[in-house]
Amino acid sequence: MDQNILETMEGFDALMANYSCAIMEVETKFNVLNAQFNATKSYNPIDTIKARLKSPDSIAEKLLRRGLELSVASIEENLNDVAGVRILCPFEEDIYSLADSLLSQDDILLVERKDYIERPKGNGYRSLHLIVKTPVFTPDGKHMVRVEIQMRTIAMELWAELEHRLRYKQDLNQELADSLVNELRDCADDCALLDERMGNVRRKIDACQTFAAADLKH
Ligand code: 0O2
Repeated sequence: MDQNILETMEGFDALMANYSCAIMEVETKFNVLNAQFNATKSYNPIDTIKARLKSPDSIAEKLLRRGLELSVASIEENLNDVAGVRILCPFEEDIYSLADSLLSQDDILLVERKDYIERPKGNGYRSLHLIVKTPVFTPDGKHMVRVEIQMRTIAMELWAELEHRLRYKQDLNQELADSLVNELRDCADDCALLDERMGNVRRKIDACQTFAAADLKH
């Protein structure tokens, strides 16, 4: 494939290096929380930590789709998700407690919170997105770099991964594609119901254990 024009622009490599380092910083924060939960708590809300740097082609495609300028400054100004970290949690309520733990750290600056769990997208997509800025220390000084953190349950991930794959199937006829939109929304509702039911089971188990622990004290 021809080299993406962005890759030939001055400052592009340095910008991408900053995004890579910002991913490392945020990933490390979750790795530290993960180790701390394992060492000091009886329950760990982190199931999986994933990270990805958006490819130059995807960056160019997103800027063009939005009618934005293809330039280094435009990437920095307009895109939130060049650096992406995704956290999978077992249960929906874990997402919010973990988000609070991260946001209480004094070198993390919250830029925007998009709660697609409370208000799912029209197609059924659910996740909590936190756009944050984290400091990256380069030889030239400190840069505050944007990272998009997507936090979701395993059920939300299942739906989003499959929907993402299906969206890029090019050879569907329009009628079938339209009917699949409704089908996918129904699947998203099923995943939401599954999260709710699993949360209920967990709360019952927790209540039972709390009751048993209180009983032991008497
Ligand atoms: P990819 O391939 O995952 O990178 P912003 O990111 O804030 O500049 P945007 O795109 O309006 O602007 O933000 P939004 O909608 O909050 O979502 C950004 C990312 O969330 C997407 O990046 C996806 O990763 C994920 N996402 C959002 N909506 C959906 C959805 O309906 N289905 C799935 N599977 N994922 C979704 P990209 O660049 O679109 O894709």
